[in-house]
Amino acid sequence: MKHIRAKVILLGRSGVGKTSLVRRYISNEFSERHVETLGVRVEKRVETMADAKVELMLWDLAGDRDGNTWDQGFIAGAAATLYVVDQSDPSSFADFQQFIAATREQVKTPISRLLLNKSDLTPAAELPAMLASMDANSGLGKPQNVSAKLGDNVAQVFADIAQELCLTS
Ligand SMILES: Nc1nc2c(ncn2[C@@H]2O[C@H](COP(=O)(O)OP(=O)(O)OP(=O)(O)O)[C@@H](O)[C@H]2O)c(=O)[nH]1
Ligand SMILES: [Mg+2]
Repeated sequence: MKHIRAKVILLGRSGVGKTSLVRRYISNEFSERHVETLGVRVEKRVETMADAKVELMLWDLAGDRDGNTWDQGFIAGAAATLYVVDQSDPSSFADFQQFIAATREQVKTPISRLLLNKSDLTPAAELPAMLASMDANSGLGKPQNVSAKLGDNVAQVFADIAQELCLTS
């Protein structure tokens, strides 16, 4: 039995639902209230696979960044990045291009995914253009629709990450 411990970071503008996704995954709960995360909150869940245990350390980071860079201390040693946008709110797409550029330098983790949260709400008209602007080399793979509110696809996304970590380590 393989034991893997991996740091997974959640990035994205304040209010997109990073904490809500972690909460849904860890304790299957949801709250309508937005309580801004200060700094970082770390949560843990173990995924048990056929031949491995994968301990996911989820680093839920505050949405507001310091200038144009992500805090390297929070990013250091991360195996996977989940970049979250609120698909109903185009203002949450604004940082996305910057993030794409940053993935090449500052936020270089072996695995990264784009999560389109709040799939229970009507998508913004700007969403297709934003997705089209994702270049093929972004390494983000196929964007994943999730809803922390309904729980749709949330456990699946984390289980897929665990599976991928298993294959790559
Ligand atoms: N409708 C809907 N609302 C959601 C969903 N996920 C989160 N929210 C709401 O969005 C708001 C912000 O959620 P948070 O999880 O606190 O957002 P965050 O990204 O952690 O924000 P910061 O900690 O400030 O960076 C809250 O009011 C949540 O209830 C979702 O899937 N659907
Ligand atoms: Mg938060």
